Amino acid sequence: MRERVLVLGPPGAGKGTQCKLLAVARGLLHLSTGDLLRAEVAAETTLGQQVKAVLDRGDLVSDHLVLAIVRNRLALHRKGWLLDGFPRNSTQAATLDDLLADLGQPLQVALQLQVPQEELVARLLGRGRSDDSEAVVRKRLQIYVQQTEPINAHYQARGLLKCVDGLGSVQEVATRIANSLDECQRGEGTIC
Ligand code: B4P
Repeated sequence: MRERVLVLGPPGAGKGTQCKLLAVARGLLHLSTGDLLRAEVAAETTLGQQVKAVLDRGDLVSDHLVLAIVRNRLALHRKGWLLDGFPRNSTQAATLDDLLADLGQPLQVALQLQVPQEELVARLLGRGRSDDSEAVVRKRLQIYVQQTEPINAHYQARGLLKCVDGLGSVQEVATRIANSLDECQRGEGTIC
């Protein structure tokens, strides 16, 4: 079965952590827009220098650039996939719909990882990435509430949104996600 899954949730919800495990367990391509952008920075290209400034401020990178990255990767790929950290606003969500229709790869489920805000701040400060200072973390959480969270309604209206409790050990959350995806494959389970 070719699974096509979005993993949604606030910064620090554990999207990257869980997608790495899921990709291996289910043989899926893991496409993280955050990782792809950081790879650009690490390569020290001119583009990477622009991206670094945006990441260090806690802002979102331009839709145009992120969409180009995602389109290239999905167009080349014929197996199932996990999209991690994308879409991040309503423009990206609408463009993703068009892109998946174009590619004949309809979305099967949008998993929403749910974690309380203070736990998110604690996790991100513990991670210690260069864009994880307290001021930047709080700004990213604010941008999430303003720009990203509203897209849940887009997937909920289409009956594709599934909520998963992201609190607990990494393995506990992984088990919940696996159960949720199995339910989807059987056409069971509650949609949130
Ligand atoms: P991302 O790389 O997507 O990262 P994130 O949202 O900060 O974290 P994630 O939810 O993946 O948490 P993680 O597993 O690491 O974004 C970074 C930046 O890239 C954005 O701010 C933005 O600027 C840019 N960007 C990305 N996509 C974009 C797009 N589409 N458009 C525009 N800009 C975009 O976990 C966090 C920490 O918690 C880790 O230390 C982990 O070990 C820990 N953790 C995980 N699960 C845990 C658990 N169950 N219990 C305790 N700790 C746990």
